[in-house]
Amino acid sequence: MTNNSTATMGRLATFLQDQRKAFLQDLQDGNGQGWVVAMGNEAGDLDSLASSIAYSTLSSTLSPPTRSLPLLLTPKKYMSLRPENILALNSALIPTQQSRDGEIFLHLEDLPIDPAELARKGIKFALVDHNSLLPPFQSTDPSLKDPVVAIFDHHADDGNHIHASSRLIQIPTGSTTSLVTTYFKDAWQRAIQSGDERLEPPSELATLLLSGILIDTGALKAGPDVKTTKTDRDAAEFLYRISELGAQTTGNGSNSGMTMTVESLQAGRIPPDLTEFAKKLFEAKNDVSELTTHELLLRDYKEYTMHTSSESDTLNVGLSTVPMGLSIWLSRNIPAKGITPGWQPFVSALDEWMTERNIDIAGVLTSFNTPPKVVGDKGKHKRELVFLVRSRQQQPITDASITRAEEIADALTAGINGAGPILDAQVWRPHKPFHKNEELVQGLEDELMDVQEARQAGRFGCVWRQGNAASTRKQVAPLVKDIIASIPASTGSSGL
Ligand SMILES: [Mn+2]
Repeated sequence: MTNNSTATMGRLATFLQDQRKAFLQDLQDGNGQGWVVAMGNEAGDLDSLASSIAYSTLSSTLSPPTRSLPLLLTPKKYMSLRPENILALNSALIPTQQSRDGEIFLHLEDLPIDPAELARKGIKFALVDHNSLLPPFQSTDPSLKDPVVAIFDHHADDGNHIHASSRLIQIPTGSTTSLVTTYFKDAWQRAIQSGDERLEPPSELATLLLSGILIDTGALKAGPDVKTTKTDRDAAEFLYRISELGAQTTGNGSNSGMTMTVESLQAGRIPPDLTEFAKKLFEAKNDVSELTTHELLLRDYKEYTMHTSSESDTLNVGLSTVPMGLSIWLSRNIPAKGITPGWQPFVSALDEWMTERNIDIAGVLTSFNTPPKVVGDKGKHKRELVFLVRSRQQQPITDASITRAEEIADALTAGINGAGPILDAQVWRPHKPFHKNEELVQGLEDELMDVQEARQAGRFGCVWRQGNAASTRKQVAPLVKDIIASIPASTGSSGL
């Protein structure tokens, strides 16, 4: 299913490939004027990917056209860590294996110049699924005008780039793909009605955008406390109508006996073909069973610089979202992949990870369903939190650095324990599993909870079960930022 090397390239794939070629040629000729590079956030989920492709394609196709292409921040070699992205691309007739006719996507590592130089070449940026230009793209030239021309996002507004000509930050919205769709919808509709195929955006794009909405809204889930908003339903209704999926259903006599309307979506009636497609996307997304701890940490990862009560005392914080519960994660035994059970290998992998990323605090946010009790039962959606604070000074680690790491860990632990209903965090007692039917993972007390051991290793941490499973990194990151900001500044040097 995902191994689609022979997939026919659709119009969308050809378009992306042509844009890539033209952009690199212009860059080589020293002429970036007129190009808009569209980027998602560094975690590179389907929302970021689909939104950046959609912005580029729609703004390049619809009137008045600009020249735009997506830039993927995910390195080529890590694309396979998100199988749902591969499936969504293949469903939109974009082959994901090396194509003989040249590559389709421009990845960060393909840029022939330093990303910080792009703006100086006259290149503008469209930010989707985040709203501040990421540090590697920030020019050091203070005389340059802000190169960000468009923002579409559903994360908390950082208040930057306020003069961007399109600036749509809407909270809550399930998916950024819905915001991009909303923005271009009328022009897209007019292009379809014009009957001129050359003016029409490729219909596969609708499938790609729809896949983003499905993933972000739990397949357009209806009811109280869901991520689906009216904007998501409106966008999905339009996209389904113009996509290949919709054409199959509503074409010659509906196979489902139902037409999709915003009202039917709101009532929780989703066309069966759409449910089926969503199911495949979720299956792909959750198929991470054989990824190593390192791969699980990096597949959905965001990094932040946060400061204590003094702005100059900064800490590097990395938060990984992982679609696997700790009890499964830590009981896996796949020697062929170097995966062995227990807390010890988990904590060592985190140590290496923190060194590799040069971070002071590592957070792991798990999201998973408990095993079904009866056939057909989906289990309950749960989340856990792991935080590790580590002294990253060169060996030998000084006592002062260890004490500082412990102070920060204590403040973080107190902050999470006291965060209230937003997390409803309960410390994982190491001698028993969270749930009766979960496996007991041995060794937590030795690795993290024993203060003597922790001081020895220069690393402190805690593990929680999140009573409120609705809170994601969108809530956890600002919370951690507030907790860190309340820690008195270091009396010694900055950081750890
Ligand atoms: Mn998003």
